[in-house]
Amino acid sequence: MDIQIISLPKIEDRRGNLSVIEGDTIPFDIKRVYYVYDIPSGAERGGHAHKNLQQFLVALSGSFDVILNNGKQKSTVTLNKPNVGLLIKPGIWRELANFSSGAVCLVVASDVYIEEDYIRNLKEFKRFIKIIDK
Ligand code: T46
Repeated sequence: MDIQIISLPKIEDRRGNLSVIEGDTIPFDIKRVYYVYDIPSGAERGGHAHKNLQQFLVALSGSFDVILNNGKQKSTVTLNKPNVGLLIKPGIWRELANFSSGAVCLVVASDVYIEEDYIRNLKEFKRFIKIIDK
């Protein structure tokens, strides 16, 4: 599965902790940052794959599960630390679920928002996987 758990530096201080995403921390240039918050109990997000986009997800607050499927394997990663993130390469179906109360999901992306980059249908995802596997 083309994913990676990446630890971020944690600069501890009696005033609180500081973590940073910069330079070589992630393997792409950052083109967009967005975050999901005020997530109601039981809500699920995602439910799609990307053709080209790389993303790096961090639970800035609280926790949630990222359920991943590359067409061959399935895996679940729980994000629950603001200094640990999950890199997701293209061609991976992701669902986000089990958000704790007060969870905030930060996403750092390799490109701007392009609706055509989304695969929002599982049948289309399976077709896409077969093409990139050839
Ligand atoms: C992903 C997961 C982790 C924008 O206008 N600009 C943006 O940059 C984004 C990300 C979304 N939108 C609009 C498109 C939809 O009308 O915001 C609405 C909600 O987007 P979506 O349903 O795609 O949100 P999630 O949380 O299901 O998925 C998002 C990202 O879209 C996706 O790439 O991997 O977070």
